[in-house]
Amino acid sequence: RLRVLSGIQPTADSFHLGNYLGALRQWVRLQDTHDTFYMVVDLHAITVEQDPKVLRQRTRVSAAQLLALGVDPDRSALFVQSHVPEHAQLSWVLECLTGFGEASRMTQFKDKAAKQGADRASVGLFTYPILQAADILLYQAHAVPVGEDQRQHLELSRNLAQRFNHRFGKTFVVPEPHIVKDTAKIYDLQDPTSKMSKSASSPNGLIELLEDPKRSAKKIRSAVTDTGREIVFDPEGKAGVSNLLSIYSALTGKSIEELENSYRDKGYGDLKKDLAEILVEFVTPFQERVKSYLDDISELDKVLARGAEQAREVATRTLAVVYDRVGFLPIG
Ligand code: AQP
Repeated sequence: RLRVLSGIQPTADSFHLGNYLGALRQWVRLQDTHDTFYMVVDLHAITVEQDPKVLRQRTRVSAAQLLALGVDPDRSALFVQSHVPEHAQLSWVLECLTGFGEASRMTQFKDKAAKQGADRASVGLFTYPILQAADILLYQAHAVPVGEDQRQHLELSRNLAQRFNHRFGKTFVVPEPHIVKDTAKIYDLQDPTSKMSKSASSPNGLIELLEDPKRSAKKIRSAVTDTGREIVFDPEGKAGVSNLLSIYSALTGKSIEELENSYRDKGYGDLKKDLAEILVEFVTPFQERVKSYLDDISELDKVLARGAEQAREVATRTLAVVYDRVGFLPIG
């Protein structure tokens, strides 16, 4: 079976609807067809300032959310990035193959650094996409399920794999992004031309999966739409309505066309009210499952330890080949 790898940062108290629809939903599905490696990327999380206690808590809450969404530790290696030291080790080798100019072109760094003030941004934030390349290449992953915002980083991973292979002989699988078109980018409910994001969205534009479902319902009901009345999918002209239709379709499995037909004689209010209910029905049992995973921390930690063991089996093998190819002396 082909291999899949992806990661998510433990940098918020909850995953948001964009994370779920853009990426995590695919993580769960790909377990049926691929060998899957999924991790909570705590090394990435410290590229911005983190409180150690909060980071530890969020790492567990992230793992619990992944389990509650359907990542199955009997079918996937579910682990914490820092438990597998090979990520940082391979990252160094890849950093030495990356041009400074090449790394400087990453738009996510530019955006995030601009927000923090360029002098304050850490070197880790700058090299973040190279660590991400190491994450992927270590597992010889063929596919990486992510949202559209990660496309440029994936392209860097591909370039680094090809460069290494060219210079040192075929070592890495060149990974492909697995981006599902319909939900590649979920938009902010208050500003439907920007992506829903934990750091950029206003609280009312962001649906957190672990917030009070009543609060989520209210946010959906007060989502920004236009002054028209027709419920049609038109991302250019009707960004707000189209975003709600994408979310509705993804959560119910109904096609956009089906939704347009069934709301033909109805108003925005009806669409929002129904979507709010659908969302509440989805998050309520999810939250209960998260809680039950967090009620047994020692079991949760065991699952993660087992995942790290599975991951290391693959990671140590790749790193040994890489170290040999670049010319490091083996331990005598
Ligand atoms: N709005 C989105 N639509 C679709 N997919 C999205 N992703 C994030 N936002 C959207 C995808 O979620 C996965 C996890 O990404 P991450 O751990 O890097 O989380 P993040 O990028 O920190 O989440 P944010 O909200 O996007 O944070 P900021 O704005 O701080 O960078 C990824 O696969 C991502 O594509």
